Amino acid sequence: MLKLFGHDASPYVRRVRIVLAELQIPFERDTHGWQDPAPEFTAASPIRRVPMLELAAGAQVRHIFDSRVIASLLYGTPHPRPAGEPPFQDAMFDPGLALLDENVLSVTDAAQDSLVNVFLLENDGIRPEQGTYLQRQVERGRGCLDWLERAYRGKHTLAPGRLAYADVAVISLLGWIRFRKRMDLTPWTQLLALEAAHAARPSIASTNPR
Ligand SMILES: N[C@@H](CCC(=O)N[C@@H](CS)C(=O)NCC(=O)O)C(=O)O
Repeated sequence: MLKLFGHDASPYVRRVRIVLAELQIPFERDTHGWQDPAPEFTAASPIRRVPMLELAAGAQVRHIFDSRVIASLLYGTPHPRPAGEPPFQDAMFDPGLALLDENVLSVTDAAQDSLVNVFLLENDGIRPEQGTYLQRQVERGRGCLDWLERAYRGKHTLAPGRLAYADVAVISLLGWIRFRKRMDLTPWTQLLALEAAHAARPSIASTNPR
């Protein structure tokens, strides 16, 4: 049985939870965050970031440390054919879409990492006004949202007719920005339309942080 480490508020953990739900892969959960980690997590992860996926005993590599690597692994494991509208499939392995998919993921990761960084430093009492590096992080977040807005112009999925991992990553970013009150998302209308189009999908609705 797979075991997923990471708390519900984490957007990276949410991406993996959505993939697991869509692919109907059974798993166990450890919902400690990085602030109060389980000893098992601390012993296994030098990165000390969530998510971490633990594979079954006997696996050649027992712990996987990054959401993107975890997602690739999950898509590669046997699973029932995903249902839903649009069907859940990965664009990562589609030669015609892989580069666009990777670019959307890179931009989403950059926004997510920068905004998480600012959020965690604010929790430590350090405000963006105190450093140009932090201001750049916020600007990077906005610039990435602008780029994504253009990438999703007129579309509710990156790849026609299917929900891909890149879409899941963007939806998780938007949910986290709202949950952590990072910024007003009103200017990014295409991204809000993408989010609204999939909001009722069970894997998305059940993982939305509140
Ligand atoms: N590239 C990693 C990023 C994971 C990440 O940054 N997770 C955050 C929670 S949202 C974390 O654990 N941060 C703790 C820290 O940086 O100390 C992934 O995709 O899994």
